[in-house]
Parts: sequence; C-alpha cells; structure tokens
Amino acid sequence: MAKQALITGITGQDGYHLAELLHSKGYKVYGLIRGQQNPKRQRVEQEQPFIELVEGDLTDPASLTHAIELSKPDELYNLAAISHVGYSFKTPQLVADVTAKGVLNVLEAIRQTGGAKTIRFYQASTSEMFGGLDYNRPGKGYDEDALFHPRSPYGVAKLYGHWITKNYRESYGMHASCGILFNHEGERRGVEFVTRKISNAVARIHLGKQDHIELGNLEPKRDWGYAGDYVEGMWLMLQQPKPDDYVLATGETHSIGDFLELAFKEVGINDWRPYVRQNPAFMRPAEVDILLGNPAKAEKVLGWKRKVDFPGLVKLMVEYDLGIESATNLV
Ligand code: NDP
Ligand code: GDR
Repeated sequence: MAKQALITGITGQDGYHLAELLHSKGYKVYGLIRGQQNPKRQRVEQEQPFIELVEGDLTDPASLTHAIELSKPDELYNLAAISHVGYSFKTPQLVADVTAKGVLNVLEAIRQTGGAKTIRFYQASTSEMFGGLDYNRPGKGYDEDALFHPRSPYGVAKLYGHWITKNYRESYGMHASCGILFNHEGERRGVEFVTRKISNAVARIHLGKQDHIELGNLEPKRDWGYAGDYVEGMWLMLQQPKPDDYVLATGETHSIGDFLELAFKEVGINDWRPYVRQNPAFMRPAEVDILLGNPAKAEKVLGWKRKVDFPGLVKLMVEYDLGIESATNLV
C-alpha cells in the first residue's frame, strides 16, 4: 500500500518541493492549509492536484487532531511556521504561538491520536538557532554539536521547537527528527526573502519595469543552497532506522553583495551599485552576521549531498524571474 504523508506548510516553498518529491515516490500526500479563504489554495489545486488539502492551523489543536485522523500519515513533516526573521521582531508573540508552541501542538496531536509509535515526524529546525556571537563563531562550519545563540524572536521560537521535538523523542520513543537546515532558496522562494527579492528585481530592471532595488544590510553572509536538494534530505532523515538531528548545508558562505554581483551579471550588468539603495526599513534590531554549515554527518549517514552550487542557484532564480516577468505585461 502507498505510504501516506501529511505536510504542514504546504503553501510554502518547501511544502511545494517536498510534495513533488513524495508524489514522485508514490506517496499519497495530504497538506494542511490554513485560513477561511487562503489565496494560495487555487495555486496548489491547479499545480499539484494530487495533494489532498486539509483545513487546519498550528494554533488550533483540535484541527491538528482532525488532520491526523483524516490523513492517517506514516510520515508527518512539520514545515509550517511564521518563517520571516525580520517580521518576527514585529509580531514576537504570534511567532511564539505558531513557530514555537505550534510544534508542541503537532507533537501532542500525534500522541493523543495514538501515533507516537507509528508516525515518523520531521521538524523544520534552522541555522538561525546558531545565530552567532563571538563565543560561537562558525569556524569551519556549525555542526549538530555547535552552541546555539539565536538572535531573533524567530530563532528563539525555533529553538523551542527543536528541543520539544528532542524531548518527545526521548520521553515517548517517537521517531522524531530535526533537520537543522541552512538557507535554501529557489524559484519558489517568497519575494520577501532577499535572494528572490533580488532575482525578481534584476529581471524587472532588465525589462525596464523598475529602476532600482531597496535593501537593508548587504554585509551578512549566508550558506545558500537549493530547496529542491534540501527536501531530499528531509525525506532521507525519516527513512533511517533511528531518529536523529542533521545539519543540511553547502559548506560555503557568500555575502548579499556576492549574490547581487552574480545576479546582475546574468543580465549583462557588471556594476550593480547604481541600482541598489539602502533602506533602514529592511534592517533588523539584531543581525546574524555569518552562517556557515558543516553537512558532514548528513553526507556520511544519509548519503545526502547538495547538487546545485551557488552560481547555479543564482542563475536558476534569475532565469525563472526573467521568464515570469517577460510573460506578463503588468508593471
Ligand atoms: P514559507 O514561509 O515559504 O512557508 C511557511 C508555511 O507555513 C506556509 O505554508 C504558511 O501558510 C504556513 N503557516 C504559517 N502559519 C501557519 C499556521 N498558523 N498554521 C498552519 N500553517 C501556517 O517557509 P519555507 O517553505 O521556506 O520553510 C519551511 C520551514 O522550514 C519553515 O518552518 C521555516 O521556518 C523552516 N526553515 C526554512 C529555511 C529556508 O531557508 N527556507 C531554512 C531553515 C528552516 P500560509 O501560506 O497560509 O501563510
Ligand atoms: P534569513 O533570510 O533571515 O536568513 O532567514 P532573508 O532572505 O530574509 O535574509 C537574509 C539576509 O539578508 C539581509 N537583507 C535582507 N533580507 C530581506 N528579507 N529583505 C531585504 O531587503 C534585505 N536586505 C538585506 C537580512 O538582514 C539577512 O541578513 C531565512 C528564512 O527562510 C528562515 O525561515 C530560515 O530559518 C533561515 O533563512 C535559515
């Protein structure tokens, strides 16, 4: 019989890629969708008609119980979160309710429905938990044993989700794993995140639809990979005989300036500076200066390795946005 999976965060970037992967492997895919009229429902229904959508919200425990009873999952991937770091400074209590306590709500729903020993659980942990201050700089790359020092309400909330998942694993013997994923991007990334904001603006500047882009801090460095590669790692974690935690990363770090450089070069612009303005509105009260991950454990135990490199990622995103923006006349 086909395996069944329930994905929370089905309308997000990773929800899209993971649903495609599981569908290609023959899974029956269920997706939790929130809101009385979610504007992304139509997109999912048109592009991924194989997904059975189930209404629910991470802050509503009864809806989670219902979603689990209905989908009877073998595997549950908890990707839902308020995931924007900058926004988390503006709605810190909401972020605690969804991104932190929401994880507990899902774990409890699994337990209450009798699934503690039968449902394999994936928690979307993040490199933002490392954050970074002088005592825990990444060195050769943060690994599973590195010290945490989150720098945003989002990072703090994710740390709760990470530890409550480990706690349920240790307390109730659940097959619950945390993927500590470094930034992963692609054509499905929301335009509120810096890489897609840049690739979209570069395409629009090239086509004469806008003349500049406004950004915040250009100095931070990130370990950027491709989302399609990372969902493969999520799936591999749940196929292991024992649950565990794994870092997924590329092992390289690049600044926002590096991303701008390559993205503008894709449309023949060698000097990006005249097109970029800094706007303090996009700066954060506390910043994560540098993220660099060490994926050695995932490579060894899971046999996982990222396929798309940094130049390949930038190219893929700019090409996608050029296609989208040239197909529509809307300014
Ligand atoms: P997105 O922001 O693209 O997607 C987030 C998803 O969560 C959306 O489907 C959103 O639904 C849903 N959601 C938000 N609030 C609720 C709620 N109250 N109840 C139910 N669903 C809700 O994130 P990504 O796909 O990029 O990331 C997936 C997960 O991985 C997130 O948990 C993120 O924090 C984490 N992560 C992401 C990384 C990355 O680089 N992308 C790196 C490390 C971790 P809606 O569309 O209705 O808003
Ligand atoms: P991040 O991604 O905070 O790393 O979180 P984001 O793309 O938002 O920021 C990356 C870096 O770029 C700087 N920056 C800007 N960021 C945005 N969004 N908009 C701007 O205009 C801008 N200008 C500069 C930021 O300050 C930051 O340093 C992402 C999310 O997917 C999280 O959910 C996930 O956990 C982490 O990646 C790993």
